[in-house]
Amino acid sequence: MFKETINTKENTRTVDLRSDTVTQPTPAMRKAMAEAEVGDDVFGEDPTVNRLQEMAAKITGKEAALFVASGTMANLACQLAHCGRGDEMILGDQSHIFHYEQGGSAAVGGIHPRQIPNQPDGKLAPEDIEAAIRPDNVHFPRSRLIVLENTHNRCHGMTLDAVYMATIGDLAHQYNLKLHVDGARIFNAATALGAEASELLKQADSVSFCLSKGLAAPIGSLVCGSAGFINHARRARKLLGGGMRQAGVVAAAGIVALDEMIPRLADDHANAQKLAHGLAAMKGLDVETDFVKTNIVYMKISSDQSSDYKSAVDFADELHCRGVKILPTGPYKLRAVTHYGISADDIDYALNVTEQVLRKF
Ligand code: TLP
Repeated sequence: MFKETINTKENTRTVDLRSDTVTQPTPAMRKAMAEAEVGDDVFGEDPTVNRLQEMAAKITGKEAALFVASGTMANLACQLAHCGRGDEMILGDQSHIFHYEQGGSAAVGGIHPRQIPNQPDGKLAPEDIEAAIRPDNVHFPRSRLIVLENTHNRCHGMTLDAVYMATIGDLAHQYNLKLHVDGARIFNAATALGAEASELLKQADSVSFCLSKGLAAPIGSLVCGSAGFINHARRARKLLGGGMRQAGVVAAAGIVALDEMIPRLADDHANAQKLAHGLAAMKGLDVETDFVKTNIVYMKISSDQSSDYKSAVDFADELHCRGVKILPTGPYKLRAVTHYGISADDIDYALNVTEQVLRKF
């Protein structure tokens, strides 16, 4: 899809801002992986997995946790554990589950997704949720689950604060529904809000979070909830082919991620600020800097003809040729994500290259 990178003498550098999923494991992770004590996790006998699960339960304030292969598997296992076939799940029309998980809810779980609008800040309006909850009527599916995403990937990486999260949790419980939080980047939210993840998740019945994004582990996500819920999620994981046996080899990196990598997320947020403000100052790009609170920066190619690039793919291609990778996410829209592999100096470099590309070199 992209032209090959031009590796001239002046340009041998790559700054990969497509996602925080591109992070390389830290030296401490590689060491922990090499030395991990392992067992058969399907029998519950992998001590490293068990330790990671205990840490995850503690940090999210839940009773139990389950190690799974990916954020997508984590979200789907949670949906399967909460809902039966024909049940309805209320979620945002910009949510990752709705956009980027192949409709697994319906394809695998027979779960009916009811999308309601995400506000620009990633919230679902409580009145929209309430209006979407079905009364008991033979014609309707049964409403079972509400899903929030924190931080919100497609809504600028925005955070949902503890008060809002509790409001939606209370609303769910008032109607006998469950609340699931897609917290792939919940520690980015906690960092930006100056809160503990457990405070944000107090009213949540389940949360999924990823080790393989800003926390830089190579593989893995956690599902957390009550012990009973985790038993259901474990069955769902097996159904999905996610019983991973000596998974301690990868869980070991996850332990390092939780132990060491959360405090440095603030650096990613500072780099995202620098990037967003630098880009916003350039003629030809629109950036809503007020929405940049974490490590995600969206930009749009201006419609005022001040830019020569008529598509996001075109623009990303030109940047890529000069060593800067960003992700087209719409016809004119692109996303850049800061992470462990990106320094403040990389941001300066990316801004310089972007300026050149906008000025047509
Ligand atoms: N997001 C990826 C892509 O799929 C878009 C990214 O680069 O941001 N929930 C949220 C909020 C996510 O952002 C993602 C990954 C997932 C779930 C799924 O995680 P994985 O990729 O581990 O299945």
